[in-house]
Formats: sequence, structure tokens, C-alpha cells
Amino acid sequence: MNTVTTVRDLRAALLKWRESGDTVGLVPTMGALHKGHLSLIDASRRVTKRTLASIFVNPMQFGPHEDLAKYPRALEVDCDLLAAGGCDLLYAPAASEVYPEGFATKIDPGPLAAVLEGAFRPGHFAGVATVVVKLLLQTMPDCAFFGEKDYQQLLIIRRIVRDLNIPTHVVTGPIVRDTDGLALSSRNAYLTPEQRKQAAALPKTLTETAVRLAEGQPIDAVLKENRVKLSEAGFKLDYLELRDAGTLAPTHDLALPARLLAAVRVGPVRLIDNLAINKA
Ligand code: PAJ
Repeated sequence: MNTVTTVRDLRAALLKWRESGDTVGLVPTMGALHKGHLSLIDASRRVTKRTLASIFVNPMQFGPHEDLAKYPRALEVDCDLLAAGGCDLLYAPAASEVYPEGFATKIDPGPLAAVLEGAFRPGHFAGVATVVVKLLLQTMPDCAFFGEKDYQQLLIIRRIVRDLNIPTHVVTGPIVRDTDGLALSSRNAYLTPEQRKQAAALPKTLTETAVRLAEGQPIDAVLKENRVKLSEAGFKLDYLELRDAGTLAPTHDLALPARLLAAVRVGPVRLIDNLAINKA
């Protein structure tokens, strides 16, 4: 697997594939790869002839008090994982390549970015949107692959691709979880063994909440009880919300697709997770 670090080399490699008529799939990541990321590489390999992964820890999507400096970086291990996973090319640009001196443009993803994660992480989704649009324009892939783990991010990217007529098909992959249900995340590496054990209470509570909602139990009461449960499990709760699966507006209508979304903090680590609600 080759690695390129500049837009110029990236485009030269892509041109060769295009000249051979190969379709291209892009899997954008921030590295510290795990089986969640690799499931997206697999998905791309199934759909397109060529698979390109990007690794870029995007400073624009981190708040001033967030973990940019200590975000896990493991480029050599990541390269091995990608090569073993059948990825054809890695794009790993430096920050100066993505944001050269004088860079001034920001994509505003609109109202979807104002709620839930957006309310707790101001500016986060503008940073995500800007870098994803840049990656899509740099590579012009047939398909780009994103995980449901970051459900709100996924909806925002779909919206941007549609609004800006970007000729890429957005493909989603299901959340890959550890044996105890915790969604895999590069940030799980920050958890102490004790916190890691505690973290399993998040997917457990989400599942229990989803079951009760699907049974038709009263939504507000179920949410309230499970918010308390999360606090009792030792988390600082940012939110546990039931939302319309397409607009993220609050909903009480389980006849339409709905999504349960949660964010909690354990020590300094923020965990997010979500589940589809399927009414029985
Ligand atoms: P990162 O957190 O590295 O995630 C890269 C991709 O992997 C995202 O689409 C994310 O949803 C997916 N992913 C992460 N954990 C997953 C899991 N447990 N199961 C399935 N998919 C999972 O998300 C980002 O990077 C960045 O915001 C990015 C889109 C690269 C822009 O900088």
C-alpha cells in the first residue's frame, strides 16, 4: 500500500485509477484505527474497485479545551492495519497541506449542526464539514464511507453532499462494538481499566431504553428514568434524547424512524452512542 501526503501526489495516483476505469471509495478517518474503521474499509472494498483511506487529525473540529494534542496517533500501526485490510492507498497529509497559510473558508452545515453534539461542541461540525468537503473535492470518490457511530455527523455529511451537489454516494456502516457492547472508539484508549468497565453501562442503558420505547412505554418517563440510571452508573450526562432519525428534531412518533442518542462523560473521556428504535 502506498502512502501519499500531498494533494498533488494524491491526484496523480487517482488519475491512474481513473484512466483504468476503476471506481474509487474513500474512507476518511483520524487514525488510531480499530475494527470500526476497518469495517468501512471492508465495505468500500465490496463496493468499489479501489479503496483510499485518509488519516488526518483535523484541528478545525477540536474545541480549544479538547484533546487535539493528546489525540492518539499511531501512523505505523495504522499503515499495517490498512495494508492487511486490503486498502489500496493512504492519504496522510500534514496540517499545512490541508490548511495552508491564509486558509479562510469554513463550511456552515446549518441547523443539523446546532443540536446535540453541536450544542456541546460549538464549531465542531463546521470543522468536520470543512475537512470532509475538502477531502471529497481532493479525491472526488464514487463513494465515501461513514459509520453510524457518529450518527449526527453522518446526517450532516449527507445534507452537505446533497446541498452542494457533490457527485459522491455516501454509504453508511453499522456501529462495531466490543464484546460488552461498548462502541469502538479511538478515544476508548483514554479510559482506565476501571472506567472501561464502567463504560459498558452506556450501551446497556441505551439498549434497555430502546426496548422499553419499542414496547410502547411512555417516552418521557422512560427517558427520564434512564437519564437517572446513567448518572447513577457514574457518568456525567450530556444528553439522552429520542430524535427523528432524519431531522434530529425531538419526536414522540415512533411510527416514523427514530434514533436514541446519548453522550456521557466518564472522567475526562466523552463517550457517544446511538441506537435505532424499531417499534414492535
Ligand atoms: P474517526 O473518529 O476516526 O472516524 C472515522 C470513521 O469511522 C467515521 O465515519 C466514524 O463514524 C467511523 N467509526 C468510528 N468508530 C466506529 C465504530 N465503532 N463502528 C463503525 N464506524 C465507526 O469521524 C471522524 O474520524 C472525523 O470526524 C472525520 C469524518 C474523519 C473528519 O475529520
